[in-house]
Amino acid sequence: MITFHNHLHALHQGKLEMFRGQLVPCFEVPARVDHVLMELQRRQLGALEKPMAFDGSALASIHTPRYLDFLAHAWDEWVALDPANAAHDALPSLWPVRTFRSDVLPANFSARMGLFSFDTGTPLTSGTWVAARAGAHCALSAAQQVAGGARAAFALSRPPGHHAGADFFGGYCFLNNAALAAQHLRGRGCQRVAVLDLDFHHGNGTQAIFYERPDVLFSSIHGDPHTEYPFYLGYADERGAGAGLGFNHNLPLPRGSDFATWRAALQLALQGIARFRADALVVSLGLDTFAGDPISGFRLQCDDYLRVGADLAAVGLPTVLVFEGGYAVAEVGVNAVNVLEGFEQEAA
Ligand code: SP5
Ligand code: ZN
Repeated sequence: MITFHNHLHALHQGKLEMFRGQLVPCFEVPARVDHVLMELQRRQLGALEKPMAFDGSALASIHTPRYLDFLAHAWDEWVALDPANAAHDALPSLWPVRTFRSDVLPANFSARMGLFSFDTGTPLTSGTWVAARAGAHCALSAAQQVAGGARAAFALSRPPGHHAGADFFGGYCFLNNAALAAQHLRGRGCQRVAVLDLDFHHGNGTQAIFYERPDVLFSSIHGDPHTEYPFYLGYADERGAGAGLGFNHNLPLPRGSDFATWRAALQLALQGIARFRADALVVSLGLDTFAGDPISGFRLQCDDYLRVGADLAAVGLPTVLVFEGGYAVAEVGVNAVNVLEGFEQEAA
């Protein structure tokens, strides 16, 4: 299948993230994508292309104008606060939690940084906007390819996207690549689109974006938010709201779950997608379900990802696969490409 890879991804290169009161080296590093690219080339799994061109309004199908405006200018404003800021990344330090106002857009940059974010693990760098925008364009390109009749396409779009909401960043994510792909499919003839999120962490951004909509089903298998990041969303009782009631499906699993347990959840998710009668499938392909992942808690092995790919292909829908998490850098290429190879073999 064709892969759209973000040729500008390395412009986003966070240095440090906050963890338990200390700044530690970022887990979400450019080398992740380099390993996937190397493995794709080694196995000759199909064409590798840069993203297609999209106009400025493409991202506004999911994200708010004031958030996009913030992202586009954030680095310049950060450096304008103090020229010395150019030597280190921007991190938020305060947030408008309950009882504060979020309708007012403060003039102060730090105040806006908090308004548009939810954690201290997601540094914003000089190249974040350009890299994230090109990554989002990879997802849109893959969706366009599938809308045009391709069986499947892969968006190798770093930084990841599924934690980003309509107007906030966090969880290493700035633009919601999978949501953009789903919306692009909706605009190009697909009446119902299913988003299946396989990242270890719940895709809170994607869920929130589609929570009140019956035309995009969100289905997710992830670490139980009682104990796992992002903690404040991803519980099984979140089933959608308003017209979207019944179109959100969370399958949280305990830390330590192995492939047999995980695969049973996958079959449940796929049954829900079949009942929904989707016209297309978008997969948020996190590989941090791998046993060796340094920040996650499931126990999938490298070979299991071949089976995952085959199970996804067996659904029989036009499919956009979007790269998300996966922090065991040395193995993330093999694991990602195993999914693609398993898919191709089943689809053939
Ligand atoms: C896209 C994605 O997978 N985002 C995940 C964001 C998780 N950020 C919080 C990480 C907490 C780090 N825990 C470190 C444990 C080290 N033993
Ligand atoms: Zn993750």
